[in-house]
Amino acid sequence: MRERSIFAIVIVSMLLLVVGYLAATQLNLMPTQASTRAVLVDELFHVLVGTAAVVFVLVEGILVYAALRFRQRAGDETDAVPIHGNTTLELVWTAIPAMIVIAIGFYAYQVLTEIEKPAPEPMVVEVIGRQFIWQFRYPGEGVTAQELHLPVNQPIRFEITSGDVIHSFWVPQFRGKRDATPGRVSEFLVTPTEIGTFPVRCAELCGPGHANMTTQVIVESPADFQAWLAGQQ
Ligand SMILES: [Cu+2]
Repeated sequence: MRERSIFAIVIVSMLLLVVGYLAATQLNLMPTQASTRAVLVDELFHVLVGTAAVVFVLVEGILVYAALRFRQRAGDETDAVPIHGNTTLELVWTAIPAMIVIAIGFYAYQVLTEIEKPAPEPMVVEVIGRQFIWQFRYPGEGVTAQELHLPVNQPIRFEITSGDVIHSFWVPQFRGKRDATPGRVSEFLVTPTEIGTFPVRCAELCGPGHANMTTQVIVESPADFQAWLAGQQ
């Protein structure tokens, strides 16, 4: 192959890689980051999508290049050269993905450890899913509400359960969701970092009212939260 075309291929591949990586990492695919875990989850998401984009562009690029360059020309009736595998190539294309997967595994485990790390003094909020509402209890306060109120920057430990079938507690802006299972309490740690109103959804098909099993979480200043709590008592 001429040097110039090798040079062109290298340049085009690099450009494609950069475009693929930028498209995967710079597009704003996720909702507002409203908790500490959201930042870490989004970083992980961008690394995963960025890696996948680079691999995709590289593999598809080579595929398209090979299909065009080595296609059968008009009038060419000859057979291709018989090839019986290539051990080095196979070792390389097994080893590289294996290393990528192991590295991603380590990184994802780190993120998981970090977001599941218990905070020193979390506020406990009990979450009960029922067909087809959410109930939030503030133990020690004697308050049960159908709308979730949280003070900003306060680590929260949700204790999630269900009164009937399996539901799933999900606030997209917090990232992550947790099943609400009857007879069992699941923990979910969140520190809200943004004042605002965000949707609470059920993320587990739980019956005919599932789609309407929504409410909202209102993240507010500690003073506003205390005022709301006092008003509920
Ligand atoms: Cu549901």
